[in-house]
Amino acid sequence: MPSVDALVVGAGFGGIYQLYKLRELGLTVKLIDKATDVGGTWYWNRYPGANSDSLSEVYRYSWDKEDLLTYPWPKHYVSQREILDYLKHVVKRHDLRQYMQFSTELESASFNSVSSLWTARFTSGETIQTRYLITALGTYSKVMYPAIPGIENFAGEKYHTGNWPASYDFKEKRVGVIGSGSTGVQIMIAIADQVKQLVSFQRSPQYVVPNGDGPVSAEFRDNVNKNYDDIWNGVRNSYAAHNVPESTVPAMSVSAEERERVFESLWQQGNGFRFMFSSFSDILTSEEANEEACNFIRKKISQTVEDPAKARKLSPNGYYARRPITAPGYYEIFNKDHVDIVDLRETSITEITEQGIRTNDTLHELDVIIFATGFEVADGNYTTLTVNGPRQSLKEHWAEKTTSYLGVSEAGFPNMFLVVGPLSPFNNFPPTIESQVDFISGLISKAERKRKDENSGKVVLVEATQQAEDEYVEMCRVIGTKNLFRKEKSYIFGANVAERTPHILFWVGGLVHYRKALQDVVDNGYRGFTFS
Ligand code: NA7
Repeated sequence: MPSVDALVVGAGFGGIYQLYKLRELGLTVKLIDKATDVGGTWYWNRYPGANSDSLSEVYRYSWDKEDLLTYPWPKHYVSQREILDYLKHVVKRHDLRQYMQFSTELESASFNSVSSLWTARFTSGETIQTRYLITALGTYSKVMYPAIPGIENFAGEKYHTGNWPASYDFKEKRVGVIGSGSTGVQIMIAIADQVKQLVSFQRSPQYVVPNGDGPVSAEFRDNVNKNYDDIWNGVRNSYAAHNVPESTVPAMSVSAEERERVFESLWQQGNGFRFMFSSFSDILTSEEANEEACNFIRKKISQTVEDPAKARKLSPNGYYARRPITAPGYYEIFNKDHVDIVDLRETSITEITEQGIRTNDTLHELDVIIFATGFEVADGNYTTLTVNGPRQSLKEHWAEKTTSYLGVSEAGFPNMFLVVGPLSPFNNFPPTIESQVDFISGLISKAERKRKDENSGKVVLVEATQQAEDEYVEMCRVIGTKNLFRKEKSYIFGANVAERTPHILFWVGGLVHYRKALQDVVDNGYRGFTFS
């Protein structure tokens, strides 16, 4: 059986950087991905309108300074296509493709207690042995279809945004979209003018803030380039990691006029993260402050949407406490006569028939149904794998709930590391990924040094202790009780998956505190890990 020092699974932002770091350590590495090329989440999510809603200057790697200063980004947000081109460029620039094998899906990984190696089996039947197994499977990867009876009976076209086809044509078609998260909002904006009819089947209306996108001027870029070190330093030491200022002013400490002025100015600048974090310090912690933000956006909806019935349907009544949505001109599309909303708070989908979607007593005839219904977030891609550690399987380990130590390791799974595994920070991904990959690489580097020093030919096993994992899981739970995310039913708690008992799936304490926690572990000799 062929063997490598490290097997990396996944060719997205996480896997590519992990491959680079492991090569830097001098290890032999293979990276596999079931897709036909690099991209990870961005390979699959190629629906119309797909783009990042993190600002372009921080939706990239920071570790290649020269590339950071020279690689172009024409607008303030990068499109899915531009992200793929960027990742391909990075892979080419660092000559990483030679270590990659595509169209290769991991089926199982089993730890052999005699050799202390992992055996990975691919769906092709091929197997490989590895000392380190690093899974970078993605947070938003395992697509979720709603449990609506009759989906299979629909005679028209049906698509999930997370597994989008290479070609499609919606011209002159009646299109229904189920789902109004970031994805549903982006796709509806993108296709509204192409279709004959667009119907949003909306279960939860959303607070959508414009993005303020536009071309990047030479002066803007120049300024970013001059300040890039400070920008990244600020990102790593912030809560959201989005390169937006984070306010220290509580909303109710200023007058109503000042609040209005602040909200309006941020609305004009655009970006949901800016609106949530640059406005006031307590939008996510104070119900009163949160309600002020909600009222402002509700007012914008009623001012924008001409038909009061549509405006009412689009108005959320819950907290502004889900992942913020940023998109240009969302509410405006509902001013078009051929764009409508079915409010699933007032009626419900009873079935999908050959002709379309039936809600209580109405059949909405459609040519296309788009499922923008999201993902089994955080652990979804792990639940389909068989991962057998020396004492138990990952399924058994997670029987009660999904856990991890620091989002990067599992007690009882030596030399296995996860990039953005469950309970990872809920922040802008590239800086989060860099923090984790640097940390994992530090662990591996220490293990490799020990192996060489001992010179016994034996594998050094790095493993999180159960106690460290339990404490970290508890810390994530406690942090999760301290902000308003807990008040909304969303994927942050896995509440979007019908059959699961909701519990926190992310570290919602901000990147700055997560990085402090990692540094503290490093400073204390990788506390919570054993090297045996
Ligand atoms: P999200 O944010 O999980 O949104 C999924 C949407 O699908 C959301 O509006 C759901 O309504 C809706 N949904 C799910 N199941 C149903 C059923 N059964 N009926 C009606 N509506 C349903 O996924 P996205 O793909 O938009 O975004 C995921 C992340 O990708 C995003 O946060 C960014 O980080 C990028 P609900 O709100 O649950 O009532």
